[in-house]
Amino acid sequence: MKSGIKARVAGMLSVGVVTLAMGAAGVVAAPLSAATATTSGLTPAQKRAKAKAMKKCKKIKKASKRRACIKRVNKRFKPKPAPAKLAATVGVHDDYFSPTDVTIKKGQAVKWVWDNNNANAHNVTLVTGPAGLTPKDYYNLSTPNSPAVQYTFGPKALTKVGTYDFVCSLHSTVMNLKIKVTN
Ligand SMILES: [Cu+2]
Repeated sequence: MKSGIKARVAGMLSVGVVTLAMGAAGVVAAPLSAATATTSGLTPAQKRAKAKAMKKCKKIKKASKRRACIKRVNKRFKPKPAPAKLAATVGVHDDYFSPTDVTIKKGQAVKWVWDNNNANAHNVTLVTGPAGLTPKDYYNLSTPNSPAVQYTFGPKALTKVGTYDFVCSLHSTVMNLKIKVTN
């Protein structure tokens, strides 16, 4: 890509074209992140929108512009990868995680569910993880202090092989959780 900004503007323009085309047909544009999108392909509405956008591309006379248009449409309607498989659910209780040792495979997800009988606030804080995790990863794998009940966190995919050590920082001496991620 020669220019990130140019590409982005081109992308936005193509989105506009798709939206306009769909609007003209009286169809509401569905975002690609719609829950109905599947791994195998697009939803029927997305397929129609793609076909319409492609038709427009194919009317472009200049070959280079036509190819660029087709490329943009293909990129815009690329199916999203499947969401990570939920492999474990960890209970957040007063004052312990349950279970405290979890093993999952790389790329699988973990969800935390607060016990509705809790009286205390808790959090999930990633203390140490495999090499290569960024500060953003640490942030994404931690919560603020929660209300005691009716709170969930995740599912969060763990993408690096190794050991993730979590605590509740409010009860760090007793609330520990070790998640091992294997290949
Ligand atoms: Cu706690």
